Amino acid sequence: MQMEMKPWVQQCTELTKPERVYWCDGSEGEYNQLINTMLKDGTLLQLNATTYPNCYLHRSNPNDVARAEQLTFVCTSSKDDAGRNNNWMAPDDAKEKMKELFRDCMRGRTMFVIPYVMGPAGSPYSKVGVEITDSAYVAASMHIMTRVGSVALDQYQRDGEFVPGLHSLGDLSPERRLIVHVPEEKLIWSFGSGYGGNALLGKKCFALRIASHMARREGWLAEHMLILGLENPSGNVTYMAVAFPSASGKTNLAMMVSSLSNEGYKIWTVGDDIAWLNIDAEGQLRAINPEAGFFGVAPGTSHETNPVAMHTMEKNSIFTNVALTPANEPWWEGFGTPPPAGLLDWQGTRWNNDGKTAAHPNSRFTSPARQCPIISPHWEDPQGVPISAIVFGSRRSDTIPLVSQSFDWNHGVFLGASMGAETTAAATGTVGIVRRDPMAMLPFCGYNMGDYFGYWLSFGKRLKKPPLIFRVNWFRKDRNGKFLWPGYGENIRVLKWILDRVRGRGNAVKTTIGYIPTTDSIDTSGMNLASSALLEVLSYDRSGWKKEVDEIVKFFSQFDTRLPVALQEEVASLKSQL
Ligand code: GTP
Ligand code: SPV
Ligand code: MN
Repeated sequence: MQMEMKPWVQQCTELTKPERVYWCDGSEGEYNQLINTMLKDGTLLQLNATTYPNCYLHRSNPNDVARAEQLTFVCTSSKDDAGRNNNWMAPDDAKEKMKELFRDCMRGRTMFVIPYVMGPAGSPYSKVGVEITDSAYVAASMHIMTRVGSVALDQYQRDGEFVPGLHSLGDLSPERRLIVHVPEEKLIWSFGSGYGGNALLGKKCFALRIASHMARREGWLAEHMLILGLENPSGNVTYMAVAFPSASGKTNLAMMVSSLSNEGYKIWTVGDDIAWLNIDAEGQLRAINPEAGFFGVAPGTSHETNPVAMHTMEKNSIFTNVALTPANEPWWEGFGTPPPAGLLDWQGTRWNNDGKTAAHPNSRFTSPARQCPIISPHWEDPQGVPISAIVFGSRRSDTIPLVSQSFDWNHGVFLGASMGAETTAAATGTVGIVRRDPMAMLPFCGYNMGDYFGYWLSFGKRLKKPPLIFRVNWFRKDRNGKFLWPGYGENIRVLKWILDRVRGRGNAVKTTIGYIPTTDSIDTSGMNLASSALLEVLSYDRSGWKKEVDEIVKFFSQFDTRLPVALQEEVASLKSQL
């Protein structure tokens, strides 16, 4: 069934009729050429070359600023295999529809053929993709986010396998926008958007939707997780994989500057968005970061909240939909400086502080991972890093405590599978409503989530020493709507407790919902936090959980017979205890 690369490119050429076809080699010269073309045609603006060398601003079409979940489809041959967590079309219908859209769509344009690898060069866990696109912005972004060129062609020679992805900007009209996956054939077609996860096909389309489907067949996991190393005072590093929904703190946690550095606790970044998790010959869980760059949320990122991210993006970066200062520097809400006079908003018009934000809430920076000042020396290890803890978290203003530990693997899978999250600007739609977002994978799981839960349950049995599983929430608020926990660099204190638990230490009380730290087991030294706030943020809210469990029951019911018995039992036991 595997198609070959050259004939596929030929087919795409015949379908889309580009003026010319250009194979990308991933070189610096090629990147510069892409940038120059875009500076000339206005796709990019050059930023201040002294303070932001080799940095550019891109303004996307105002109707194209986030992932379009309603227009994203997973096309398995049986509708049930996609599950109610996905939009579905029959594969043949989808292909017909996409062919109509793509027919002749590249007339007068250059077609870029981008061979790329997801994962470190030479890793047994890495996979090859090819993206065909008519967007120079996508081609340049793929240079930063993936490993492009001969490294991919070489691996293709060895594996004889690649994931084909065809992308076109089309005319950017939302009526003619569609993102289609055919997981059984590992195909991706994306039409009509130039934005992030809709258009950089290596990221959410391949590394999560197609890869999660492949992973289940092949015995591994593709997850929406950051990977970090936590170094303790004796210099040992413990690695954790952490799943949060979009725009909910993965990049910030992965790049955190520890507020306990004086005690010898520090963070190493391995990845900030996606983890591929494999079980090695010894039964140890190992994680690689399939990406080579960061596509990070700009708003809220400042020298105070995340200096590592600020340093990572100060050169060789592309900014999308941020505001522009008269000094030609990027700016956004939460930048840490007041908005300067003469600021241009993300659409390029004079910002007049009339209630609209200057930067788009989902504005982003695209930066090479190797520029991160705390990038782990092991971030490109072909074997990946060993994972000792898995953490699930999301935005919840109430009910969910700062941290809790699951009783065991199955209960941990239940914590992930039942997770509710407040929606963010990373996807189009209403912001701030609670929806269930299992494992932070609702928009990214390439098959029926009932089956996905079952696969997670069985995965734990194959591990010699399964990682401990935790649930965190940095976003709980008090009666006045203020965050109870300061977050960012202070989150190290929660990671320290998690590390203690991994090492068989750290005090906890057993509650109905899991083990919760005693207030004295969270290191608050040097921290300005009222003891009442700590008590409240850690508290188990029984009446909140009574509502929560009803939501979970309702959510789980959609999976019918595909919901694993073990999760039915978990939810029934929780309900009866409440
Ligand atoms: P995606 O790239 O969309 O997958 O997002 P992400 O999960 O990497 O989220 P990111 O770290 O970019 O954070 C998103 C927003 O949450 C930013 O505006 C941050 O400033 C804010 N944020 C991150 N961590 C914390 C925290 O600990 N506390 C609070 N209050 N806000 C945070
Ligand atoms: C997310 O939405 O989870 C992102 C940004 O990381 S995007 O690449 O648009 O998916
Ligand atoms: Mn993400």
